[in-house]
Amino acid sequence: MTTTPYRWIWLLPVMLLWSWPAHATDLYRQLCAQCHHPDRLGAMGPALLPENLERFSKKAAAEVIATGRPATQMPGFSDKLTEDEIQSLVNFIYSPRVPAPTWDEAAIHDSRIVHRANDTLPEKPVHKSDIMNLFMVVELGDHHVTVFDGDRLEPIYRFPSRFALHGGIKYSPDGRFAYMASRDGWISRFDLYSLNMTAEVRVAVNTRNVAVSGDGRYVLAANTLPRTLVILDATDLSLVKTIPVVNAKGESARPSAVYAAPPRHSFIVALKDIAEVWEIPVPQDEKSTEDPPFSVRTIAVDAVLDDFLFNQEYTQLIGASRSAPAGQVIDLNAGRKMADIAIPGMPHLSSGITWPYQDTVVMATPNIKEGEVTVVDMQSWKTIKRIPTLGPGFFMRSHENSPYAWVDVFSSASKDSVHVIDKATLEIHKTLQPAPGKTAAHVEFTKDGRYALLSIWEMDGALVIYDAKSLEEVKRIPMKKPSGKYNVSNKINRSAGTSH
Ligand code: DHE
Repeated sequence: MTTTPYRWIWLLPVMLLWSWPAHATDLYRQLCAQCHHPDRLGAMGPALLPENLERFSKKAAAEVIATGRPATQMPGFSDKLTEDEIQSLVNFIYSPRVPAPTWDEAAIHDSRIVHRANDTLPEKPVHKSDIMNLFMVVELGDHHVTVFDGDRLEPIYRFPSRFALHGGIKYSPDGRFAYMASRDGWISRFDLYSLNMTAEVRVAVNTRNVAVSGDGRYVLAANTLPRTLVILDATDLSLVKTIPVVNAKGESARPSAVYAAPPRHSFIVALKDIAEVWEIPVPQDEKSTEDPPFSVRTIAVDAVLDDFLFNQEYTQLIGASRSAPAGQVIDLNAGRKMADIAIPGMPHLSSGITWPYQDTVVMATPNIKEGEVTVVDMQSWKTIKRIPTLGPGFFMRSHENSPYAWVDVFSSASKDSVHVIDKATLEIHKTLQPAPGKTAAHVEFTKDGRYALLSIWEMDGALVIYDAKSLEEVKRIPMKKPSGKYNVSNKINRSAGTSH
């Protein structure tokens, strides 16, 4: 038998684990395990695994261990631990768990909590607000959600959310129920009539995002740890099916995101590690003859897709990859690439929007790496304008009734500024600085497009409300690091100016 130098490579993770100073694991067991789970999977506190800590620097983690986290139960340990001990704890929580954590169907079942049974919910709203003009505003600062009335421009309710909600909040087609996903894998269902959480379930250790089928019957969560797609019954979040993200060749991948494609009666999932897009048809009714339900249709693409959006008809998917120089347009009906598009840097397509322009329709995307908004003609797929901005940006928004598109420069030194682009001239019309020195990002419009709501993305932040026509500030409401905000009507009607 030949011996290769790699023969013992499987021992490496085990050796790595052994190399942890016993002290770090002891410290974790004594001080952290009770709230963060003995296997770091998260319990009352968030999961402490590399996948869940990706956006958090080691320096920031050391600070939290030393001084605690305000407005949470996380205490500071600087009086109990030396700097070296804090550092070894940090290294420990940023190390992969061996073996990798699992989260199987039994764990999903066991985690489900029914807060309020459906037959106890009221038939009419218990408040006077128009459901269609409500917003859910995620406050990342202290992990809360504010329900905001877009007519009165006032919050009507505020409740604690799971740790680190991410991705857009989605609504049932009638707008009554909101579905949210936390990075830690919790899916929550909230009733906008009674202002009550109805059910929650943990579908994974790490989740990307969630989508609700066009008929409102199913919720699909895309997860990176483990790599699964979990389909839930939208009425009570009970488990319907788990699909491992493994292709026909046995290769596994992280989903980059899932979206519902209501006109197609399907979900669309893009994958980060395999050059494939998956379409999962939603069974049309209880007696569907489709067998087995939720079977995957695979579409091969040129390069893996990290970020994507659709045309308004959901016949085309426009995607970009961090590794490929060009974007690709996929014809979803034919199941193949139909065009390349020149979008430089790292376009943030899931924040891209579309609008009619002259005799065509354009899509515009901010860019996470470059200071520009790229505008592409959706008929010829040519880039027709590159609008220079003060720096890289994250979110772009408009509304059918607004002549403007708003874009932030979130990832730049000028992150306190927001550009307002004229959709007819493709020029910057005005640059606003809502709170000098503080990050301004993410805009959403009221149902009628009359007001634009912007986040001051800071712990002592605010929701700033602008008259969307005059661009004058109307009101400012203090909030704790408000991030995304989601208007019920714009979402369920799939406004071209917002994310779907
Ligand atoms: Fe997001 C939406 C991916 C980092 C805040 N983000 C999305 C969506 C995707 C995505 C695919 C659309 C899902 C949906 O709507 O259901 N985000 C990614 C990344 O790949 C990235 C760059 C790295 C990562 O950590 O996953 C990333 N995102 C961030 C952040 O660091 C942000 C600024 C703060 C946070 O909450 O973590 C952030 N992402 C958001 C928000 C949305 C979002 C607020 C919803 C935007 C909307 O209006 O729909």
